[in-house]
Amino acid sequence: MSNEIVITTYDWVPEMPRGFVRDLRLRWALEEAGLPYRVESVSFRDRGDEHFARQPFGQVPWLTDGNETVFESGAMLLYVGERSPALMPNDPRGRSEVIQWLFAALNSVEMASLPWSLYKFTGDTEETPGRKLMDRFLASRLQRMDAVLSDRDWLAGDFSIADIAMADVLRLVDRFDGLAEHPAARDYVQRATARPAFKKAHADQMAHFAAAD
Ligand SMILES: N[C@@H](CCC(=O)N[C@@H](CS)C(=O)NCC(=O)O)C(=O)O
Repeated sequence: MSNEIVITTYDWVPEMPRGFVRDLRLRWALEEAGLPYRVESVSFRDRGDEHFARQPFGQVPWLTDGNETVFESGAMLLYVGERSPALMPNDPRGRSEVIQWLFAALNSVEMASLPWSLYKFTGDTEETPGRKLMDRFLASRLQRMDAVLSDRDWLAGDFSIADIAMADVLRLVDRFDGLAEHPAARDYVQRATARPAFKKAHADQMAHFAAAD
């Protein structure tokens, strides 16, 4: 009998990150895959040894499947993708394309979007050299993503774990109106978030945190 996959996320978070906590990536993938899973909570305020043993930075999410524990949302998406042809093809070339776009989402686009979003999040509008650099860094990545997405629906053939990662990364940029000049990227986010699996994952995360208020 196969184990049920468990995603662990915080028991509660403040309003601002709700709907954007990365357990959403896993919920979304597992919904797309049709694999059974359940969600468990760990304390947001008290992060103990057990938490750091599962996620070395004291963050969330992590995934457990029997005796296996996986942290890092990209690694977890791969874990699920490897168990679902709906999220990653089996042939080496198809897999490689998905994997390169998965890394691009996290290591090329999110690397630029995350510091930028932290400026937005904190309401820092000061025109410092660091901030201007971040604006330019993200703009260069978005310009390229817009070009790529102008001639395809999904990054690597069919919808895949790479699209879950990329759409989730771009969704946070869109939240702060950062896609206004990038219509293909904005349409891509809309296309991805219109999927029933995303809607369910998002609603479930919102309900999870609301239940702890
Ligand atoms: N690279 C990690 C990042 C994990 C991450 O940033 N988690 C956030 C929630 S989405 C968190 O736990 N934040 C609280 C903190 O950093 O203390 C991943 O992709 O899994």
